[in-house]
Order: sequence, then C-alpha cells, then structure tokens
Amino acid sequence: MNAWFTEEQTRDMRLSLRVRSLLHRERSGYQEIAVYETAEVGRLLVLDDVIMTSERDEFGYHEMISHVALCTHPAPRRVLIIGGGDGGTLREVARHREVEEIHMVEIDERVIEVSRRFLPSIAAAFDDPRLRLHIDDGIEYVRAAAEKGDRYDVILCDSTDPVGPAAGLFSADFFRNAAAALGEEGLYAAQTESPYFNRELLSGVQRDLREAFGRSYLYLSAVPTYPGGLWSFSMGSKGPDPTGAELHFERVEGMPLRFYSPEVHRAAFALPPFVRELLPGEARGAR
Ligand code: AG3
Repeated sequence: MNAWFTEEQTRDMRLSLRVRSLLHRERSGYQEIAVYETAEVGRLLVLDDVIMTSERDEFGYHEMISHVALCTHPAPRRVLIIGGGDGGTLREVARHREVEEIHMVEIDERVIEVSRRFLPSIAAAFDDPRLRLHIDDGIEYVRAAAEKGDRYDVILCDSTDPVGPAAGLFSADFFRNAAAALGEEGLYAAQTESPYFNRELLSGVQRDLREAFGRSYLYLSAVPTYPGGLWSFSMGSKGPDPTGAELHFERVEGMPLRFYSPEVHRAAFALPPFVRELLPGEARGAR
C-alpha cells in the first residue's frame, strides 16, 4: 500500500509515515481527530493533521513530562493535568502511589473517547479511582482554581502546539494563575516544543516562568515523531530544585519505565550550549 500521512512540521519541512490503515476519523466540536495504523510507529493519534502521539515513541514524552516533577516534589498528593486527552500523562502519574488525587482538565471529550477505544496501551488509567475528570478549558479552569485558592502540588501541562486555543497555555498570565493554584512547594511542568524550531517561544516561556515562580528549569527528551526529535520541557518551581540533591527516586522503583531513570533525570538538565542560551540571562552560566 502506498498511502502516507504527512505532517507539515514547519513551512519547509515535512515528516511522512507509511499508513497501513485509517482506523478512525471524525470532526469533534474542536478539531479533526484521526488515528492511523502506521508501518513504523504503530498507532498514531493526529489532531488537525498534527501528530500528538504514537505507540512507538510516546514513552519518551509521557514519562519525562511526569516523573521529573513527581520525583522532585517533596510530597506530591494533588496533581492537575491540563490537556493530555490521550491519557499517557495520566497513566504515568497514576503509577505514583503517593498521589492521592489526580485532576485532569481536557477541553475535548472526544479525544479521550477515541484514545480509550484505539490507543488502549496509552489511555490505560482512565478508570483509576483517584481521577477527577473535568471537560473544560484548561486556561479557565486554572484561573478559577487560582481564585478559589486551590492548592495543587504539581501541575502538568500536556498541551498541543502553541497555536489556536492552546496559545494561552504558554502565556505569562496563565503561568501566574498556575503559580497561584499551587501550594508552597508547587511545581509546574509543561511540554515546550522544539529547541531547534521554537526558540523564541521557549526563551519567552523560560523568562515568564522565572517571573511567575521564582525558578525555572529546562530539560530535554527525545520524541522522533515531533519536529526535530529533540523535545523540551520547562519547569517552574516555587521551591524544590529538580537538579538538586533532594530527589525521591525511590518512588519510581519497580515501575516498568523505558525512558525515565534517575540517571536520565539528571542528564536531561545537561543542555547543549545552543539550548542553554535560551535560558534567562542569569541562569545561563549556572548550569
Ligand atoms: N502534545 C503535543 C506535542 C506537540 C507535538 N507537535 C507536533 N507534532 N508538531 C502531546 C500529546 C501527548 N499526550
């Protein structure tokens, strides 16, 4: 069969995957949702022609967006996931027994339904009794949580690219609300795109996180189906230092992880100079 799915990753660069079959396609109230069976990366979830996740490489993303913060916070009991409708981040958070409540706010219920049906290995924890699912706009949800004086320990932002409705999830205003919705030792971690192709976004996010939280960090992972393959995550912290000495790696002992490990946690913060220069001025020399 000679059918291909192609993502236009930048105006001048494309990634194509050979498609064995189209498993599902629908238009929800928010976007077009498609699931392909591909030859190279297994099942592939696509929203508006942009790759969200694949069975083959999702672990480098979901393990790294979750366990870095969850092994850094001194006692992560209440966790909020923003977006993440495929359930991969939820699956990783749910592995943590010290987590007591998992709130997830996803704008498009159909992404959850489609993922549960076609990506069962990723959407594996939607029946966890600790889960409180909110079908809502994450930006509004966090604003309301900040006003109510909610106190999460960790907030994870598993968003789409910073275009359309997700753009606000990368704004200084949103970071201030996230900081206000976190407890004293609160940690915020978000996917922040490619250090090759989204440089201005990334340095802006770092600057704004530092302003909202006091501390910001940048770390890297590998996701071959995303533009450039090298992928960044940014963290805002009200206290705990993910590069410091007080980490809680015993929490992941025995988990069947394929990307995250204590060594990888530490190594992920080692930044090539072309990435380090995206950090706010005073942080550049420090690491
Ligand atoms: N969130 C999407 C990351 C952005 C991918 N960008 C792209 N392909 N242009 C991942 C959702 C996984 N839970």
